[in-house]
Amino acid sequence: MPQRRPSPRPLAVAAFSAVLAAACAPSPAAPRTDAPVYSYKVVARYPHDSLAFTQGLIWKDGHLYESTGLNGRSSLRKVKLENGQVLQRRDLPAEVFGEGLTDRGEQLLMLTWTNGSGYVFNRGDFSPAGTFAYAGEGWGLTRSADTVYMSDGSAQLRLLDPATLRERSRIRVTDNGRAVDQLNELEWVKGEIYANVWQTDLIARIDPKTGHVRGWIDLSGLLQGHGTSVRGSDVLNGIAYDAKGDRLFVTGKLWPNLFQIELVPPAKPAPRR
Ligand SMILES: [Ca+2]
Repeated sequence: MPQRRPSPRPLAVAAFSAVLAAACAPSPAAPRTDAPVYSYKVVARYPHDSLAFTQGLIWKDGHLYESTGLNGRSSLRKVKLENGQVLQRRDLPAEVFGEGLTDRGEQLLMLTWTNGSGYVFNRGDFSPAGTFAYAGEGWGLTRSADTVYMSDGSAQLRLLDPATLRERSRIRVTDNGRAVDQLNELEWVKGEIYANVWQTDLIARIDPKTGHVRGWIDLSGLLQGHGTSVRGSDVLNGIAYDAKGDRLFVTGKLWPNLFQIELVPPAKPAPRR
């Protein structure tokens, strides 16, 4: 099964998963995260190309746009939500490993993992419209009205100028003072940045001003419990938000399904007697 890195599960992530497990467990153990942990409800399930190694996902003007990775299989796609049909596709050169995706007006921005440069494509016909350079690795992309946010696998998010795509500054993402690294696919949702944490079923809800994690979304069991098949699937990755319809979509690498979900707040603790 293709893996992006041969390295074992990162210690920081493993440790944090243990923290979350402790936070969720109905035991008297004191949770080490103060942030609320949301669960989820599946609103709808759609087909997704199980050959798509999803690295970026957005919703724009009635369609999904998706970027995929792996050498020789990286592509940019326009996808019909209802049946998962790929309406338009541009393949990247075989030596390129595609990564995150966001839009800039009528253009799409797409990262590469290790090439040190990203692509600009025209959204209408996926024709090339330029490239942009950055240091280090490229993982995820999203944007607000005035800033493009980029992840690189660390606990830092880079803030880019949307016009020049040059780095303006960085924020460090922390939960209760601890760095949260392996930040992967991103999505701007109602003033927060949602970030998949690589190799976990977790999405961090990040305050874009401070980098503080305001909450966690635990999507454990999503594909296993609600999908059509799990054979050959890889990790959760891919968040898209339809702001007009207030719909949140998630999928994963090589997943046969894409889901619309709603967040379920944590239950309030029982009152003391
Ligand atoms: Ca996204």
